[in-house]
Amino acid sequence: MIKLIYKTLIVSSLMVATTLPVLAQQLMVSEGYVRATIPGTNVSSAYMTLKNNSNSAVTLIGATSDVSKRIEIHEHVMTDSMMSMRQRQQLVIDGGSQVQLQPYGYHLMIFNLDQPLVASENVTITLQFLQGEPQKVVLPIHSIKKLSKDSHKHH
Ligand SMILES: [Cu+2]
Repeated sequence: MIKLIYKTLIVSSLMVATTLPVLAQQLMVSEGYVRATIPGTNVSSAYMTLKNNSNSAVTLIGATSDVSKRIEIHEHVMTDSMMSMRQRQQLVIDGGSQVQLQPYGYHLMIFNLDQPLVASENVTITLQFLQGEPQKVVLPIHSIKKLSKDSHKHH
């Protein structure tokens, strides 16, 4: 197992030298957005689809951004019919599969925002992985109104 990871790392660094960041090809980020902050709060969540085009697993271990010093990987869990959030140390995206970060599922929780996040602006988030280079994504900020309208359909 350790040997295998070591091998992957060498291959990755070789590819970085000759082409674009390797994870940009292996891991595709789509449908990403960040929720606009609710007035009076300083937290938000980021959602996206992570698609792993490689044969080996890619492990998300965290994220950073200029807008906050504290971003955590979270998941929503149902306990005794109550929805609560739980922090995860990592999120594994198996080779050839995809994981969705979405409302009431996995998300990146953004804490201690210095400034409110305003709809139609962008947030740059750097995703950090166990394997390979960090990957920068620019996500649009969507207003909460649109979100609650969408989630209404499920009720
Ligand atoms: Cu959360």
